[in-house]
Parts: sequence; structure tokens; C-alpha cells
Amino acid sequence: LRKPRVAVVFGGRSSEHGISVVTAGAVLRSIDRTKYDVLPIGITTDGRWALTADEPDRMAITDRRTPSVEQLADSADGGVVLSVDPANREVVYSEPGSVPKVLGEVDVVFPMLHGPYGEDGTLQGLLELSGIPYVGSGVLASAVGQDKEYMKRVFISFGLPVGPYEVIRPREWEQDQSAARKKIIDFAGEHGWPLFVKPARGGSSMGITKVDDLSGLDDAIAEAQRHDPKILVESLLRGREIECGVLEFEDGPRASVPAEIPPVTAHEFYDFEAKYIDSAAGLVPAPLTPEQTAEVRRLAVEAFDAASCEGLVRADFFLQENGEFVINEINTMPGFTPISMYPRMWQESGVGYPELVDMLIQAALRRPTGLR
Ligand code: G1L
Repeated sequence: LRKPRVAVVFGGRSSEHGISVVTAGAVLRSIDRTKYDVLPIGITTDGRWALTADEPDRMAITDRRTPSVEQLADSADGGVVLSVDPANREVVYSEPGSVPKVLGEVDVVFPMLHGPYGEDGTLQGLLELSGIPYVGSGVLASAVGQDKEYMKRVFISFGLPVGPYEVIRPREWEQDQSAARKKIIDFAGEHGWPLFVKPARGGSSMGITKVDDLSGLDDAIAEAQRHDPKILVESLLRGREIECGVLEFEDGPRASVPAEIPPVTAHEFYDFEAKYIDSAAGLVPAPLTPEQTAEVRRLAVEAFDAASCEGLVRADFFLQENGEFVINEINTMPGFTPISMYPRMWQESGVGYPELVDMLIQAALRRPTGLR
């Protein structure tokens, strides 16, 4: 019997290209080669899909610089993956100046792309159309996880506790800026300063500004709108930052031991670097009472189900001073190096990194294609 072939798709047109390459390197290193065949497919920063050499060692950070797909593709054969053929689930690959060749059937894709066209459901849609199973959430949950407005609406409708927020839509801003500004000022009047002004979509903390008073508001709005015409305003949620991992087992999703992200002094808030690189700072397990632990694990599984997640999710909470948890967001593609919070929470829960990778691939292979 042929081994299932796993295509790891990484890199991409994202500011987090390098992190994706590093993460894919860790995944490639831990996939059991006696069980699976592996096809590393890198996407360059200008969007070309290329088959890259299966050399995880070249995908690590060297001299504090993250690797890139262009650099890997250079020494691979420089070919380009042209398309995924839906008729027979085959990846079509072309060497420059030659006839495209078929690499062979792909049984499952491990998508490792950040942001738009990666974790927002669009790549997942391409894979649905192609009939190829893939690791992680489907189109709907990926899109919900990428849009902070709809994420909150879903949580609210499922009775999960969320913090106060307001949305400013592109048309609203274009048609009457002073009305939009008033909406935010009224929000601050009700919930207090500071505010966080954020792009509604896009996973990382880019474009987010903490605004202490009226004087910083317009700049913060402009900055958020540079990333997304739809923006979100949130009040500062005081309390402890608690995270919990959810993983799909054969009999359904289960929550990990929770973790605590200690308040950061160097960064204003838990930013991109902290999230993906110095995540070793997180405390696993979080020092919580047994009741608090049980509560946050229950909420994490509820969030997974509310958004119809598949495979895995990291749910991020605030434990407020009044003892109540508020869900801040879910991440359908959390930081995923062995030192990232999600793998560390599962390590502490008895699931090591290679086993985690294997369970995600198995969950994807078990899943029927089409409606589910
Ligand atoms: F496929 C999984 F398991 F769902 C998956 C895919 C990608 C989990 C985590 C990630 N993470 C990343 O790709 C990234 C953090 C490097 C960029 Cl979003």
C-alpha cells in the first residue's frame, strides 16, 4: 500500500513569510517518513508556487534572519507548481521551459500560510474545489477566525462572553467621518479610555494602536485602515491573559492544559514577535484554580464548536478581576513551532510535537470531502 502523500504549503505573500518557512521546517522535520511521503511546496513572496528541496535544516533562522522560499527554490530546481487538478487531485508542476509534469496524487495538504489567501478560507476553498483533504479548519471557520467582527458575532450568538467593541465599516467612514468618530467617542464615554483600534481582518497585531485619548484617534484609525478598510474598536480588557489549545481527537475536540501569558514590559502588548518567537515566556500550565481551569477549557471547546473549527484552534481569553473569563479571539492557525504556545500546551497535556502533527494529518484524512 502506498504511503499517504502530505503536501506542506508554506511561505506566501505575507509579512509572516519567514515565520511560515521556519514553522514548515519544524513540521517537515517531525513528520514520520516511514508513514508518509512529503512534498514541500513553497510560495514565494510574489506568489509563485515552487517545489522546494526537502531540507528542513535550511529552513531555520540563521544570523537572526528568517529563511525565504526564493532562497530555497533557487537551489531546488526552480520549477513552479502550476495548478492543482481537481479531476484527479494531482499537483501539476512545470520546470522552466518544459512541459508540465504531474507530481502524483496528493492525499492531504498541510496549509501553513498566514493571513489573506492562507488562513482566511480562500486556500481552503481551493482545496475543497480540488477535492483534497487538508489539515485544520474549513472555509467557514477559517473566514470567521480571520474577521474579528464576525468572530465576536458568532461567540455572542453562542452565549460566549465577549468584551465591548464597535465596528467602523468602509462606507460609514467614507460617507460621514464625524459620525463615525462620534460613535467611537461615545463608546469611549461608556467604556473608558484607552481604546484599541484594529484592522478587522488579518491575524497579526500589525495596524493595532492603543489610543489613550481623543488626540491619538485619527492617526490610529488611519493606521488600522491601511491594513483593512473595516476597523474595530475595543476597550482595554484588564485582567490576566489565558490561552487554551483545542485539538480534534477521534471522538471529538478536547482542550489542553491552559497557559498564561505574563504581562509584557518590553512590548506594549503581545505583538507579532512575542507571539511567534519569544513565546517561551508563556507559563504552562497557567496558575489557575481547578475551577478556573475547568471553566476556560469548557469555553475553549465551546468556541471551537461555535465557529465550526476543525483539527485545532487556540482560544485566547482574559481572566478579568471579577473572576470572569472573556474570550478575546480564536486562532485557527496558531504559532506552531515546538516552542510556540499551542504545541507547548499540548506537550504539557501529554501530546508531543510529532504526535500532534500526526494527529492533525490523521484528522484531515478521516474527514470526508464535501459537506460535513
Ligand atoms: F495545519 C494546521 F495545523 F492547521 C496549522 C497550520 C498552520 C497550524 C498552525 C499553522 N501556523 C502557521 O502556519 C503559522 C503560524 C506559521 C502562520 Cl499562520
